[in-house]
Amino acid sequence: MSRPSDGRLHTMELGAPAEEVVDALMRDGAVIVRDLLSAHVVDAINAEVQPFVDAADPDMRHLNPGVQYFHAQTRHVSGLAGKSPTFATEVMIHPLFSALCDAILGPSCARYQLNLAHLLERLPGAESQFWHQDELVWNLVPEPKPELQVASVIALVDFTAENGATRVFPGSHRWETGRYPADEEAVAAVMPAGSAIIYLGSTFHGGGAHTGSEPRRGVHLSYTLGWLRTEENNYLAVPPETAAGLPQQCQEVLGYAVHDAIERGGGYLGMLDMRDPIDLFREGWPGAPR
Ligand SMILES: O=C(O)CCC(=O)C(=O)O
Ligand SMILES: [Fe+2]
Repeated sequence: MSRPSDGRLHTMELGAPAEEVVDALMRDGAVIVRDLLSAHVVDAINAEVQPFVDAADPDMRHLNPGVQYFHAQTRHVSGLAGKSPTFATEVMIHPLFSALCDAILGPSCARYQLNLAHLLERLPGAESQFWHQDELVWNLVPEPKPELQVASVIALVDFTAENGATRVFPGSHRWETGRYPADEEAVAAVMPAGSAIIYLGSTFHGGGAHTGSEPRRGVHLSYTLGWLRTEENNYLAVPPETAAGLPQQCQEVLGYAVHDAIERGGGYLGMLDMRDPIDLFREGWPGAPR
């Protein structure tokens, strides 16, 4: 990108051409897209996830005790695509995310895939997360890395500075290795419900401290290269029995489609019985024998 970031967090409307959103994302490392989801979609998702949110334990144990506090005082619902059909069909395959992933991840893979989809309801009193780069889960990928991730936090209630709106550090995706953000450089992604803060895997960010009184509900959604191991095991989060009932594009994004790099001189990844699982779905799998 030739133009440098001005260190501010810019806001765009949903109708903005995808190329302009890509441009802003590559320049600043983060951008807010207002009204990505209609009020109707937000309401439908909120209703579908409510039983799971009610059942979530804010003291849920994490695999790594060292990051236990990262999601403390948070009702955490993972595997959202298997729990909210509206999320799967209206958000996970939203045309804007598809366009961003095609442009940013497309050059380094034959198809992109979902990395994870979690609902994070951060509760009053939740402390600020440590500032981090989501792509560090793949820190074993040698430098220079291609773009590994398109990530987002989507507001399902209004995000305010008080209720712990995601903090981002515009321009941090271009910082020299080893530079760590100072708290005063953080910019709060203040935005109404239905809007999204979209950022790159290399952009520093984190959930802000929750000093308000009402839960802050958001969806943490990210995508990665189709050949890279995903953070969430999406085949278990959305097993074939559930994926079979979703549109083909959802099945593909969930990672069921083979990663076909034949045209680029590579091979197939993700076959079953030497076939593309998407074809098996079409033939009635997993209900029908294969
Ligand atoms: O909840 C947020 O605002 C950010 C969450 C986040 O960055 C993460 O879980 O990696
Ligand atoms: Fe994060």
